[in-house]
Amino acid sequence: MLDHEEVVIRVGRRSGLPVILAVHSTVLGPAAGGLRIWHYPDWRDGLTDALRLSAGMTLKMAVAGLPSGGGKTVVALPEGTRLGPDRRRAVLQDVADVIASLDGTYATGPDVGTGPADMAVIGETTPHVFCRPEESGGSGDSSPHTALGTIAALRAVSRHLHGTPALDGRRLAVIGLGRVGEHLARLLAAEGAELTVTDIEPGRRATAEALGAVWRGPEEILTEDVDVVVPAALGSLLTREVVPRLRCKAVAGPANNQLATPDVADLMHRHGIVWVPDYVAGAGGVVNAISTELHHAGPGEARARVLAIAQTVGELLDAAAREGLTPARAAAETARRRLRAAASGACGE
Ligand code: PPY
Repeated sequence: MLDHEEVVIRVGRRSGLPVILAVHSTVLGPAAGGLRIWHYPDWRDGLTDALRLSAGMTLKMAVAGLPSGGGKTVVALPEGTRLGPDRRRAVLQDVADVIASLDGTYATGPDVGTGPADMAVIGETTPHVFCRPEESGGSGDSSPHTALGTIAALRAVSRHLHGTPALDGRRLAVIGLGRVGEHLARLLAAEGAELTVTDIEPGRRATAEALGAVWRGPEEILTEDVDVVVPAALGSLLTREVVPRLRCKAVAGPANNQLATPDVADLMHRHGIVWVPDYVAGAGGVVNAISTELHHAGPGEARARVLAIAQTVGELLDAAAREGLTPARAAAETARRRLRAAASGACGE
């Protein structure tokens, strides 16, 4: 059954490309979620991604305690398509038209394949966009905040595993050195962590070397003997097949939709591996953007809300251990409780 409130699929009149906008839930408030411009074998794969990612945003908002709902937009590029500046602008205007037609039910932001400059273009048509550059009135790049929130999550994991939140000397494998992954690797290197990194782009090896990190191929890194694997690229990397081969103690990172199928969370638990739900570890960007742009929090307050992810993760890990649940089930339960309370008109819990 479709458990989304609204899904719009429209071929952009300027670009000719499929724009897929999924609003999963507005129970907690108007929906928000980024715009992904990515390659797919078929546009239907983009639809599947939009449906899963938007449902993930509902959970992300609920667990972060934000009064917003979940949505996502995907522009599905046929394999091999390269967007030059004119066609990119055309796509962004097509996306902006679809967002404008929803009249505030949904606001977008950055995701894989988009950034603040793209948000500025969307902002020419509709106000329902987060993370425009600061000079255009937005809160700017969300990726440093996502990285900071992930560090907070990793400190909670470290406390859970080793009894101390310190990350120096911890062995971490960061998968993906994109916008968020690179910030994360820099922060972790500065903390004195022992880093192993990878990216599908071999040119990023120089970044790894500058940080003193060990470089591995994308197919080897997941099974590296480290304390924590930190997914910071595309999703679905945790499969039933790979879990028995993992040698880490925990997996915690900002990549959305890390599980190939939901049952993988249980399998990781049975293998004694702590999995922090991606929608908890990766909430820093959206927490900063919404706190700043919707709730008018100052930088100190917004930062404190991002760092509070450590507390959220700590509470989830404690609750999971106490009740014999996976952290995934504990987080889903928190989300369900908040959604139910909002749906029944109760305030708070
Ligand atoms: C995500 O957190 O997955 C996002 O989609 C990023 C985002 C950032 C700011 C506003 C909306 C979405």
